[in-house]
Amino acid sequence: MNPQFISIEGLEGAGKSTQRDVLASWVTERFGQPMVTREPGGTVMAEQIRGVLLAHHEEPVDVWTELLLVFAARRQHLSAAILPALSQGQWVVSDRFTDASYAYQGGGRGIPWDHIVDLERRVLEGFRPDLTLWLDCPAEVGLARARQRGELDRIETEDIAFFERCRAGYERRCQEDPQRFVRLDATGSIESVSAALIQALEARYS
Ligand code: Z5A
Repeated sequence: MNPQFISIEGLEGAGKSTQRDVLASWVTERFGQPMVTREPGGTVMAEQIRGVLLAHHEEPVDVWTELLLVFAARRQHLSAAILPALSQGQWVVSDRFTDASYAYQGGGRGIPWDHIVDLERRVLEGFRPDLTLWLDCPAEVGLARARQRGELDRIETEDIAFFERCRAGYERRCQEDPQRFVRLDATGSIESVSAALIQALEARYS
């Protein structure tokens, strides 16, 4: 089998980082250690862009600036980290990828879907995950978990309606690409979500 690129998506507090480790262990046992990465970020330069994106700024941040920054980071991530790993036969597991831009900048910020489709086509030239595991939960569930951490970054300060629009954006992506997307109910215990995730992996790759 060709090395696979698997993304994990969901609202903040959905459990992406927690389940990413379960996913990485499952891949390691069967196909060797994957490259585990995240977005925005994944390379030194892309992590710098992440810093700019999540920082609080005195001036208002234009929604297009935000979209272009996430795609700039993604292009760098793709060319400097993801494609080299895949070409060496290594699987890649990423905490978020392009679907997050549809969810946050499309659903959340209201940038027209077609504009993101166009940008994705130009910047990524057809590259997309082989499998996307969407940890779905109501915004209030994820936010309650995530906000126990303390200080909020710029995007985390948005209100609940924003995150519900992001969730609707993920729903739309899931409906548009049902072969690639697997929706997992992320409201249960960590163990029950892990079990459903492993079941989805077994179904796809065994
Ligand atoms: N962003 C964007 O706008 N456009 C883009 O294109 C991209 C990103 C790629 C940074 O993302 C921000 O960038 C994000 C979207 C934007 N902004 N927001 N909001 P990030 O992925 O780095 O940050 P995050 O989504 O805020 O991650 P997070 O809060 O760390 O969430 P998580 O990784 O899904 O959750 P976790 O760390 O695994 O778990 C959080 C806590 O909940 C922790 O204490 C766990 O032990 C607990 N947990 C996890 N699962 C469970 C269950 N099932 N039950 C109970 N407790 C649980």
